[in-house]
Amino acid sequence: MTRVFSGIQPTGIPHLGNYLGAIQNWVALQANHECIFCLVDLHALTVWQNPADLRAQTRQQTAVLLASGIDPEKHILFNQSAVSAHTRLGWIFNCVSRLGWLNRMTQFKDKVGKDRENHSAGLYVYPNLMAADILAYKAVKVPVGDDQRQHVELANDIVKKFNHDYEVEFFQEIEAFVPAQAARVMSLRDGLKKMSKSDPSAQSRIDLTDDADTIALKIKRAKTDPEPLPSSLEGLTDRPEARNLVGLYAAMDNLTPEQVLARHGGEGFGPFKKALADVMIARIEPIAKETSRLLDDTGHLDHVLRTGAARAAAIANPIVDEVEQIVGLLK
Ligand code: AQP
Repeated sequence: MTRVFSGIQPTGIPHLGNYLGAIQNWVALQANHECIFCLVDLHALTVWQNPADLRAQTRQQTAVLLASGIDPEKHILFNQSAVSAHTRLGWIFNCVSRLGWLNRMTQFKDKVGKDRENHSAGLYVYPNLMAADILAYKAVKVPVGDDQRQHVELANDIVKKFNHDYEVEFFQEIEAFVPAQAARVMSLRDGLKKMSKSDPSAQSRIDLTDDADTIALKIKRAKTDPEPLPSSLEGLTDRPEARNLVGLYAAMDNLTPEQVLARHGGEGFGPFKKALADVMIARIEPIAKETSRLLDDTGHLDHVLRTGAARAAAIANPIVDEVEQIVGLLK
């Protein structure tokens, strides 16, 4: 069975973008792949985290993932820092990867803006550790949102350079699996900015722990423009907020954007937002309720992560041992 690896940072509560861009695909891939899912807590540290919040968020994300349908019995769910193979391979990849490659990473540029000098070295080399996360398992398929596509390309540059420099065929190139719809969900307050856990405005995103009233209110307050919805896709040009809401409706109700516009074209945003909130609540509310139930038993969540880490380490350690042999570390 094809091995899949994917991760999510425990930097806050997973939101609708994480769900549509990644988690929903993770759940579907479980049917016919061997899946390894990881709470990438070391990546979270690339931006300062309150230690107590980081621990709480790691458990909360575990609960959200289980509530969304991740099966920790058939597949593996764990937190990255519990398996040392990630940092061992990450360091070797820091030495394979080139500064020129990292300088091109748009996510780093977006995150640091004009304040590059004051950001952590960890944030800069983040894509090297992400490559190690995947390749420590020799995973070949990586379900991610559109924002991670460039990091997967960098991982493939590392694969090629590692194999070339050490004259081996040890790693195989990996494939980003990006959903056809809603691969980049935008903020509800600004249609040009991606929905993000770290956006200071809670109104900018739908969290997977939001209850029905909160979802309805956030959708009602979502930024729009004064025009009614168009009947065709061309009418969404230069209307980023309208395009985002139509895309969300389509993804939540398993429709194409064209079908959404055929149904709602000509409508004002009032009734459209009401219909959108209804489909969203139907999908998100059961996840929120189950998350809250699971959070009552943190012992169970910790057990899931510990068991997952032991199974992950059993796969990754022999692979990284071999890499260390290849590069000449005395074992
Ligand atoms: N807005 C989005 N639309 C679609 N997919 C998204 N993903 C993230 N945001 C969107 C996908 O979710 C997975 C996990 O993301 P992550 O937590 O590792 O990091 P991120 O991309 O940096 O997400 P955030 O929410 O923006 O986190 P912060 O604010 O902490 O940086 C990935 O597959 C990602 O593509």
